[in-house]
Amino acid sequence: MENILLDTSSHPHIAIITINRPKQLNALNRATIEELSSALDDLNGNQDIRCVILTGSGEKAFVAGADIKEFAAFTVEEGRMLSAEGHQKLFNKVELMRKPVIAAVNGFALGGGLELAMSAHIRVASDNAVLGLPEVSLGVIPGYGGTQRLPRLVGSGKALELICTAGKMSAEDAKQWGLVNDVVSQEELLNTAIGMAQKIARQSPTAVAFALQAVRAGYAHEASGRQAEIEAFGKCFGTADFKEGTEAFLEKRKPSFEGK
Ligand code: DAK
Repeated sequence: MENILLDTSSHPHIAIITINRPKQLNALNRATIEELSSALDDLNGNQDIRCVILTGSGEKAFVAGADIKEFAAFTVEEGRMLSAEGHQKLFNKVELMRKPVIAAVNGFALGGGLELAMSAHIRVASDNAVLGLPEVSLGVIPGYGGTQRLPRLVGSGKALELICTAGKMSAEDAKQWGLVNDVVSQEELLNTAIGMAQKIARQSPTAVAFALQAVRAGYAHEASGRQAEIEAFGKCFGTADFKEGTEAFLEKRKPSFEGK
C-alpha cells in the first residue's frame, strides 16, 4: 500500500492505520480511500484484532480533507456517484466495523478528514488539532456524512454554525462540545489511544460488537439523511460557485461567490 501504513504487530489485538501523505497533509484521494477500505475489510475479518486506531502521518494533519485537486473538475453525476461510493467504501464502513475504531486526531481534521474522524466510534485529539467542515467555502457541502454525524455529536445549532460559517474549532472547544473525548499533547496522543484500545481489548469482543450494534441501531433514521446529502452534494458540482471555490483554493486566493 502506498498511502497508508498498517501496524498489527506492535500491540496485541490492536491495529494502527496511519494515513501517510504528509506532504499533502494526508488529504484523501481515491487511492487512499481504496487502501483504507481494503485494510478495514481485512481487519474486520481478523479475529485477533479487537480495536483499530486511525491516525495521520506527521505533526501537522490528521487529514486536511478530500483531495481538492482531484475533485475540482467533477460533474454533477460524478460528484453524486463519488459521494455515494465514498460513504459505502469508507465512511459507513468505519461506522459499521465490528470492533471499535478510535480516531487519534493529530492535527488538522478538515472536511473529509473530520468526516472520517466522526465515522470512528471514539475520538481523541492532540492539543494542536483544528477541526472543521470548510466545504461551503469551496462551494460544496460536506459530502461524506458530515451533515448527519456532526449534529448527532454536537447538536444541530452548533453543527449548523460550523457548517454554514465554514468555521474551525480548537481541540479544547471540540472537547467542550463532545466532539472529542480527550485532548492531550501530540507526544502523548498515540499512547493515549493505545491505552484506550488496550482497555477495550481486555473486554469481551462479542459484547463489544453487540454494544456497537445496539448504539448504531439508534442512527437508523440517518440513512435517508445521508441520501439527501448525496443528492445535494452532487448538485453542488453543477454550480458556478463550486467552480469558483475550488479554483480559488488551487490558485491560493479568496473566492468571490455569486450565488449561481
Ligand atoms: N486537498 C489537496 N491538497 C491539499 C489539501 C486538500 N484538502 N489540503 C492541503 N493540501 C496541500 C496544499 O495544496 C499544499 O500543497 P502544495 O501547494 O505545497 O503542493 C500542502 O498540502 C500544504 O498545505 P498548505 O501549504 O496550505 O499548508 P498551510 O499550513 O498553509 O495550511 C490548511 C494548512 C489545512 C489550513 C490548508 O492546507 C487548507 O486550508 N487546506 C484545505 C482544507 C480544506 O478546505 N479541505 C477540504 C474540505 S472539502 C467528495 C466527497 C467529499 C468531499 C469532496 C469530494 N466526492 C464524493 C467527490 C469533501 C470535501 C472536503 O473535504
